[in-house]
Amino acid sequence: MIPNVLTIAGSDPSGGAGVQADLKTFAALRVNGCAAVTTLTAQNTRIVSGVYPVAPDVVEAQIEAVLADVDIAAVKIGMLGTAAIVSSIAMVLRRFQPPNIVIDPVLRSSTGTGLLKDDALEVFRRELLPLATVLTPNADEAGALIGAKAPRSVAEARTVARTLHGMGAQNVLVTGGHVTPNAPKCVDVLDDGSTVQELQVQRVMAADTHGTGCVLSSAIAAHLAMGAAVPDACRAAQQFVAAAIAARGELSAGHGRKPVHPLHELWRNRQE
Ligand code: PXL
Repeated sequence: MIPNVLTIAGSDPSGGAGVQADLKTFAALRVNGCAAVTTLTAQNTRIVSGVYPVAPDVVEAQIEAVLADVDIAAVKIGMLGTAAIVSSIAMVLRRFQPPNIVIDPVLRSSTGTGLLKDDALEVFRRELLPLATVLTPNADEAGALIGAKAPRSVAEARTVARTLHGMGAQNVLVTGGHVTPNAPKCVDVLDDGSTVQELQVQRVMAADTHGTGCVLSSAIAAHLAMGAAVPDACRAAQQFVAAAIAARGELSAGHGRKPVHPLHELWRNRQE
């Protein structure tokens, strides 16, 4: 049986982030991808030139259509857009209760454009965050969610992770790329409320990391759908992202921040 995984996220027409990156990741990890779109963006590797939220009832209808029919083994949630969209997603997820909900709390693009409205943050904290099996904030997102400064050491990341667990997420993975940006290793902190693990990977030095958050959360969802335990899914996803960053030079997708390349292994095999 091939597991089905649903992404609920924004569209990046340039293909590096959003549902496009999620579906590539699902394909690379050999799970079947479904996708409900929350927001259309107009963007390329240089700039986000437009953000167009989908009507909340339309977002809900897409998710309902999938969950009413497809046996979904995991859900990944990315860019949301507005408070009303956050609420409608929380409502439909509470109704169908799919397992393994991985939430990447996307606040802004790597070029700095805001992707979640300010008034949506409180609704996100209250309604969606408590549904998370795994919450995957980066340093800035972790800080914003608890209303404090972004963590700048592994010790601070551990503190923030525990606070976010207290806000209702079952597992919190604070990604380490921006916590200690100059360290040779990235340390992701995983807290399940009783045990804290530091997941380490060799840093791939790269200024171009468009789509890393999307690929990480999708890879976690894919591994959970295949039956992995949360720490194993997080560790495998961390390695997958590192390889996808390292392979970004194999793509020539635009002239700005190069997107990561989740399909590198599949494509390399094809050429052989
Ligand atoms: O990586 C954050 C992100 C998520 N989702 C969409 C995006 C971006 C960044 O640009 O466009 C749709």
